[in-house]
Amino acid sequence: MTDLVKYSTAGDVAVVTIDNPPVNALSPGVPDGIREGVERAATDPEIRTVVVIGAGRTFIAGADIREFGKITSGEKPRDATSLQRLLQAAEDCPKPVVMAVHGTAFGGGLEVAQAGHYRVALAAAQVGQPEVKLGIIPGAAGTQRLPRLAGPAKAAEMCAFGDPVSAKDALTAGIIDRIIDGDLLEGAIAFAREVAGQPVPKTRERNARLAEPVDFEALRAAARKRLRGQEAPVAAIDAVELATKLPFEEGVRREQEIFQKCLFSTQSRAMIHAFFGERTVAKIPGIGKDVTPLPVSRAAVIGAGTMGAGIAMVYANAGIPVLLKETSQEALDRGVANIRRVYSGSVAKGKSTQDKMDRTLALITPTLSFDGFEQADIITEAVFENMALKKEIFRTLDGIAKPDAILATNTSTLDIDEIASVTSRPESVIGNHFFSPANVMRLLELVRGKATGARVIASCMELGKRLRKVAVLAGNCYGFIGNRMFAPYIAQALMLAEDGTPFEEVDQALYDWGMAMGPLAVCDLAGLDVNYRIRQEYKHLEKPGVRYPEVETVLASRGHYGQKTGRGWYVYEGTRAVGPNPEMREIIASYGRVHRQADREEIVERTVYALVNEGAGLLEEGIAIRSVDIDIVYLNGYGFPVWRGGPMHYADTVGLARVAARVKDFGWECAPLLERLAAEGGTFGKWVR
Ligand code: 3H9
Repeated sequence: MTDLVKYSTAGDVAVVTIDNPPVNALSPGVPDGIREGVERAATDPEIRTVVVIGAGRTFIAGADIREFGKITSGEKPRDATSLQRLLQAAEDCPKPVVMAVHGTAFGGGLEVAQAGHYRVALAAAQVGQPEVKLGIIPGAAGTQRLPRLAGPAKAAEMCAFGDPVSAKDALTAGIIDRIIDGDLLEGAIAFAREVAGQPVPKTRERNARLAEPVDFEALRAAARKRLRGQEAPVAAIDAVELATKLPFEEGVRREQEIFQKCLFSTQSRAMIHAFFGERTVAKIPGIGKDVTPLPVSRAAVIGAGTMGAGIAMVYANAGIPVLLKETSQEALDRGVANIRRVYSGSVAKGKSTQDKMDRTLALITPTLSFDGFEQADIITEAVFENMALKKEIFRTLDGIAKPDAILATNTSTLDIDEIASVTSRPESVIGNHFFSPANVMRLLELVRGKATGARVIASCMELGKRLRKVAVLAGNCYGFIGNRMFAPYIAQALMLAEDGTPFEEVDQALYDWGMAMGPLAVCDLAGLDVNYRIRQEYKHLEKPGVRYPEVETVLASRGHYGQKTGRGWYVYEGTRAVGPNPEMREIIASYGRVHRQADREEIVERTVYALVNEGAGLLEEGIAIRSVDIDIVYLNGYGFPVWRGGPMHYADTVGLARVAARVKDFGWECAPLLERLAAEGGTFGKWVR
């Protein structure tokens, strides 16, 4: 046995324990270790039955994802045989093999469990085939065994969407055989003794459910809609469908072919980059585990507008009591009514219950005063984007907040240092930039001022996890990471429209490329007045000789602010765009420019490379720590398609020489880092400061 898997006995039951922290991934040595344990039990005359269980916090969380990168980069060949031999050995073991599941049996973990004769689980356990989230499909016969246990419809849904399934639902579906109350090992051993001596049921031979009717075409259509642009979900459904048509061995062979194709796809590389990226951004150079986060058990939010109300909900959803302050009863009532509307909507859709809504709402205390703010561990200011107002608030907070309270601002553009300068404790001041709607969007952009303390940063990073956000640390500059890059992206979209490409085609090209929304539709959603105001305020930052778009300013000056006024780039009925706004064409025509229509490739290159070029500048200036931080910002806050990995990863995929060449073709100033890496044949992913 290896160190990764241990063998012990409890009387006539062999216990094979996987011990590969942190998540018992199927790293090299683990499949062989489990197989050796099962084979040893099979030949030991004292043993009648086998329990396979995970040490630590989970059963097996899947294949070791790090290995995939080594395989696709050619560093090592794929060794599928160890896992296949384990599955075969478990299923062919003449003595019952009971898989005991706690934590998460995901991906290859669930596939190993499927090869056992029985599965038992703690009630809190979850099972799932989340491979599609990495751009691949189950590759250890999951698409062939799962339909035999759960029926092809459930299996196709699990493999296509990758959502976790609770132990209770897994029991109902036929994936597990019993829920264990109390100690899992004891319960599993007791179960194993019940089935000892009985003929062993082999999953691969359980064909009864395969005949259940399934509308695979409808499932494929649903997958194409929900996971637009992604290849793996449909491939996973195809593989499950094959299970209903082919003998087991042939199905497994075909699954392998599809798995291999997905594994070597650019989509899979991008999604694996995103998986590890989400975990990398939590690691801040210079802030180690020795920096203990401050405890946060009470929060306060200033401003009950869209952002403030959303942030209050984020705290309440995480079980943290929060004060929500406004200056007038009317504004407060409006904020609270908005919060109620969101929660009632969830109850009406069956996503929440009235009881849960009441309990969550009870955590939000609306107020017109600062009473209670002295007890808050974190205070987040979320008022109108105005420096003078923010300074006034921070001056007040400095006088009332407890000494180690975190003073956060939700500004999306303003200078954190200037805000902090009015307090006697700039080390406590940090940007907590949430994205709208705050209760939905996963990104939390943290902004470090020059004095922000390490403990405050560590606390917000930790808090981000509790709030179920992906926190990314940015440096202090106009717009930080997200909005600073967004400005040139939007500007390019606007100028394409100004120059004669029909604006709905600009939006459509980027939507089809994978963006959640076209850039001009985003402007309408955010409000053209916002951009207009920012544009006026920052006119002095515009560089002489550089072209800036005008068209939107003209529209906004006519009072067309987008969705909120029913007219912007598009005409709206409620929030639904019913068609392009004809006034835009007039405005554009009145410019008298030489009209030139860009094709789809140029639309994408101009806009996406504008992101990349600005991102390169952010890296060089140290505003973003690593290129992956930029990618995670864009994937979680700006609707960038995960299967393209984020703008910087995408640029690496295209090749930086091509990106730099196009940037120059467009007549832009090429960021020095982009230029350098392009010349060296480097990538953003491998670049270190
Ligand atoms: C698969 O199984 C394919 C099969 O069909 C077989 C094909 C042949 N591998 O997330 P956390 C690391 S595909 C390697 O912070 P949590 C993670 O990077 C796989 N490393 O903890 C982190 O490292 P670090 C299908 C992994 O408690 C640390 O473990 N399975 C893996 O919030 C802690 O992770 C999946 O897709 C892995 N499989 O969440 C499951 N998993 O500390 C992916 C985690 O250095 N994993 N790490 O940053 C998850 O969903 C979550 O990690 C889990 C725990 C829910 C398990």
